[in-house]
Amino acid sequence: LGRPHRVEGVVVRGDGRGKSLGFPTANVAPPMHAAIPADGVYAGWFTVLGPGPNIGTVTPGQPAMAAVSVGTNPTFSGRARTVEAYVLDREADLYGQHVAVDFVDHLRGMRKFESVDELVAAMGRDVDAVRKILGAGN
Ligand code: FMN
Repeated sequence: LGRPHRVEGVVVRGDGRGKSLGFPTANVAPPMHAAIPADGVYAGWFTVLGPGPNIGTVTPGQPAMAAVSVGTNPTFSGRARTVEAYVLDREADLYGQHVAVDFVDHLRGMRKFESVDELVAAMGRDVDAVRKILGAGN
């Protein structure tokens, strides 16, 4: 494909666990029959579809770097498949926003970690990788 695959949807409430892990995520609910990439962790661009006023430090129409998780969060328990974006360097209450996630690069597979600490450490490495991949030239 000549351009990143885009998934659009509305930001809905997740299990509310992300904040306590230090990585709050926007849970994106795509429309039925949307094509979702395979389970795993990705570097991508997160955009609130505009136009509209700023939401926190997020400007609609302006892509922000994101570490994106697709899967059933096996570390915690099998449940519905989610598309979750941790948006780097931004602070915003994004519930109800119509957003787009552009999938740029696959970082790793979705894993069931033995402990939450290991998951959090992996998320930190994911964020570093996203900065390296998407920050080049910025
Ligand atoms: N969950 C897993 O069980 N295994 C993973 O390998 C995994 N990797 C993730 C990587 C990133 C960059 C992000 C943002 C999330 C990842 N998750 C993974 C999902 C977290 O478990 C999830 O974001 C967290 O439990 C918060 O969920 P909530 O928003 O529904 O509260």
